[in-house]
Amino acid sequence: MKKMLLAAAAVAGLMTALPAAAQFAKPEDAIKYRKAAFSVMASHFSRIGAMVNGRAPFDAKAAAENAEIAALMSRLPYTAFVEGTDKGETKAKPEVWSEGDKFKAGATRMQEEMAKLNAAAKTGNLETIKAAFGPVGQSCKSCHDNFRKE
Ligand code: ASC
Repeated sequence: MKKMLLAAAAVAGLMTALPAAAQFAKPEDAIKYRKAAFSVMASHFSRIGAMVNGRAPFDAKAAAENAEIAALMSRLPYTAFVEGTDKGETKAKPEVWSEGDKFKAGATRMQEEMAKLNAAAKTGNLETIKAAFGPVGQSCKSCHDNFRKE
């Protein structure tokens, strides 16, 4: 178990240490990757949304599992916004790169709010989850408004 944890930590370390561009053979690969991560994240986030909004019955275990996956996914897309991936099958605006600091701050905010939602989901308390859900949605929307084409 300890070995597995060390191996996982080494891989995680490597993922942040490697230059992002080196992780993708082609620009299209980076675009596909980030879209896939956002798409899986949105799926699991909206399953929590359905419970929060009363469209689905509250299931604490499912909420916790969905939050765990959404939080993990939230950490993946941003290494894939490499230079040269502003063209092709993407809705990313040029501002992702020209206002990189602002984009990164928005990404960090979303990741932090998602981590809070994950912690909230572990309590199994619907009211706690509801309180943490809104700020995540706001952080999604804020980046869409500024950095995503219609
Ligand atoms: C979702 C989803 C988003 C956000 C956004 C919040 O469930 O897929 O992109 O919430 O709509 O404004």
